[in-house]
Amino acid sequence: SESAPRWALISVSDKRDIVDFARGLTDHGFHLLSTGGTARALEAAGLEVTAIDDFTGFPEIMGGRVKTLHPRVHGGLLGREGTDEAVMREHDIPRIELAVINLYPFESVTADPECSLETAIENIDIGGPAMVRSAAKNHTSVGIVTDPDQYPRVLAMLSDNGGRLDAAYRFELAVHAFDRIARYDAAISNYLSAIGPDGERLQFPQQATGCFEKIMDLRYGENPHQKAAWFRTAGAEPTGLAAARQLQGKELSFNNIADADAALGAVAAFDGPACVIVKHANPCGVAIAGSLRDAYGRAFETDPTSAFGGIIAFNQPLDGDTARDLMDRQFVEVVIAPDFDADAQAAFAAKPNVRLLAAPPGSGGAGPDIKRISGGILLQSADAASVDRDDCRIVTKMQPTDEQWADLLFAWKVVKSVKSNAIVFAADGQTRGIGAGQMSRVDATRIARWKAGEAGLELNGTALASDAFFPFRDGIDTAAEAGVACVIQPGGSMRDEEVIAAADEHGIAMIFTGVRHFRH
Ligand code: 93A
Repeated sequence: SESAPRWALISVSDKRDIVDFARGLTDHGFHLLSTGGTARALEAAGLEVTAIDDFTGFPEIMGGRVKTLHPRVHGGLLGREGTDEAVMREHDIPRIELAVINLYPFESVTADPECSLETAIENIDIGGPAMVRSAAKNHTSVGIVTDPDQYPRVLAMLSDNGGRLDAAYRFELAVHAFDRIARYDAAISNYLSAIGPDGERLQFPQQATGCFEKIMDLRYGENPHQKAAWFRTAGAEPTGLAAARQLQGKELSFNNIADADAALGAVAAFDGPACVIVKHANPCGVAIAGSLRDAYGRAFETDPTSAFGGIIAFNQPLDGDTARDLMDRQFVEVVIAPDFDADAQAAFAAKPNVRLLAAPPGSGGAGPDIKRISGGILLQSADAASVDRDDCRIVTKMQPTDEQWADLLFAWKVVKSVKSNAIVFAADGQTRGIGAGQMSRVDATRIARWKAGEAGLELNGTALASDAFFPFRDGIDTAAEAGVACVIQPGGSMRDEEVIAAADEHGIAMIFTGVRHFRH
């Protein structure tokens, strides 16, 4: 009837902007209906509010655990227009036209590692999601508002649309509401499933992969006939590429993003000025030097042919000289650095298609690794292992010199970022030849050697890193032919003795890390 009040139910934990929004609703003739804390906040601002217990005729009990779980609330939200009027009249259930609900802050409360299980449990909202579901299910009659960021648009539409939300917008709000509930329940399930009976943390939550949210749709995937989108971990501070800012350039492609991630992960291994050039997910040049400019120049030298159209990552803010040098030498798709100084930005402005990504230092290579397989996924923690001199064992008669130790440890940091089977020749903080993604280790060695020759780089006296053990002595023989002086590898082959004997024969110093770096 004419005189029936228009009810807006407001029950929010996050009270941001709620007073202004509620006042806006009253301006459109809504009567406010609220739970305890929300009602107090609105009344304190001078608004007239009906308390939920007056509405239900039932007190909020159990410290608020049961406050809105009442047929008068859910009937008011679920009643169908044109179908349920009679039953609503019979039971004196008024229609609730708008529901404004945000939930107990389970995600932020449990983000604190000190959060007790008891606190976590108390922050599981029951009544809130129930109302969100009721309202969203009945979106043909009810508007469901679950995020303070939605308030301005809701008020704007009420003003522009004769005090009503239109059907399309109510549907959009319902979709958002169900998405919110799905993520909320995933957070609860993830939290609980990652905790053992004694509160100890398990390796992975039950639904570790259910908690991603879309950053953007991509034009296509690895190939133009594949659909693709970019997602980031939900409910956490953005890290890695998800935290990067694009300063200029064309839209990032699927392959750009994958390669940029590989480059960012690889360059994060170094402390001083370092540069990594990536092509097709593999580094084709890595160098450290006294300056970024020298690091870039030396990384480029490794394989100028492959560097064409590459993705280049730096671990320090990029300067104008390095930027100009880079553009003079090669065509580049993406440049990543913690920051770009004004001179560098001005230099790159001349090539507006080049994508510049400012990514926080050390943001590469973190987080669990997911591999898609038919029928499911494989999940593993990141390959975060690193070794230093003390972790290694010298297994040959020859001992590495201090310079050779530096070459070996540099080569070892690089080989970790190269797809298996991986072989890296390096000297003086520069890769001299990289053999990537081969089915046989000796072929990877041959390719790395051949590429060094193509680039006119000296292999005499270099260090060689192998991501996994040499199964036979042929790899060492090939390395010796190339002039390698020292080798770093995990060790652990059945034929280690044969491999060590080969190194001794060739007068090569060899060290075992005890750590393997397969990467597929
Ligand atoms: O404890 S509950 O699961 N039981 C309920 O019946 C209930 N109804 C609303 N939590 C419930 N709520 C939640 O209370 C809302 O989702 C909202 O987050 C919060 C608002 O409480 P207050 O208005 O007292 O601050």
